[in-house]
Amino acid sequence: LPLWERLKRRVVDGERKGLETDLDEALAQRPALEIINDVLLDGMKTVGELFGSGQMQLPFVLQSAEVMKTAVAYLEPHMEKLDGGGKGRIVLATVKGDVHDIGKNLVDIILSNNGYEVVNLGIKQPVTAILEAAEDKSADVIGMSGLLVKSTVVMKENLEEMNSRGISTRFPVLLGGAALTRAYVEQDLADVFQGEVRYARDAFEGLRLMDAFMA
Ligand code: B1M
Repeated sequence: LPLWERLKRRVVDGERKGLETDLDEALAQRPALEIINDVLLDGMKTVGELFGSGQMQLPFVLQSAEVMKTAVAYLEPHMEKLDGGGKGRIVLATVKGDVHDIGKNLVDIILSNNGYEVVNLGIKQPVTAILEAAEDKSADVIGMSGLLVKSTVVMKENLEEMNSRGISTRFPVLLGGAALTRAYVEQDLADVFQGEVRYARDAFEGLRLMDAFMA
């Protein structure tokens, strides 16, 4: 198989052996971010489709996720970085009940590499932990990720909790994850939330929105 097809297959098949060799070859030809966005994420998309249609079982999805994570960790040092973390601070978490963190961690990498300080709380974070960290770390923005449909409901509850604590206008909120839609966030949730809430389709839109929040 040609290199790009081979790399994509590695993600789909969860095949780690020889991954680094292929990634080195890829790095000689394209920037690290392009390899992630155009090749590896394409593989994850296929995994999602196969799993969703019942053609792939969960343990294999897990293996694919591991290959994806290993590849991203290997490529990360090769990405362009802006110095410092002085542009602003975001507390980032996958919401309660949700373990998906590949997208959240990509957001972490993109923001960290572009001058933001990211306090990454990890997965399955209850709203209390997110808000406590935001206060403790004097965050400028709160970022929540979630891929399950039920996480979209959790996010709504989290925004309501911020309303009832009277802190909605203190922390603008950035939301992302495959189950969300722009309309749900920027119409339905924006109607409920007393502060500013925005939807990021991908990590780069997350970066643009952070820049806008901090402007
Ligand atoms: Co799960 N899973 N999974 N899974 N999984 C999905 C989400 C699913 C759509 C698959 C499917 O059915 N087609 C489906 C959800 C269906 C639904 O809710 N209606 C699903 C399911 C059902 C489940 C379980 C319930 C399965 C089970 O146990 N029976 C279970 C859930 C456990 C739980 O959370 N409590 C489960 C478990 C897992 C694994 C552990 C095996 C693994 C996750 C490993 C890990 O993350 N460490 C996994 C995976 C890998 C997936 C799919 C296949 C791929 C997700 C992924 O990593 N994509 C996924 C299919 C899909 O998404 N279509 C699926 C790549 C990643 C880069 O994309 O996270 O969307 P994403 O991030 C993007 C953007 O969304 C955005 O930027 C990123 C790209 O630049 N973004 C943000 C994300 N967060 C952001 C935050 C921001 C800004 C942008 O600012 C704050």
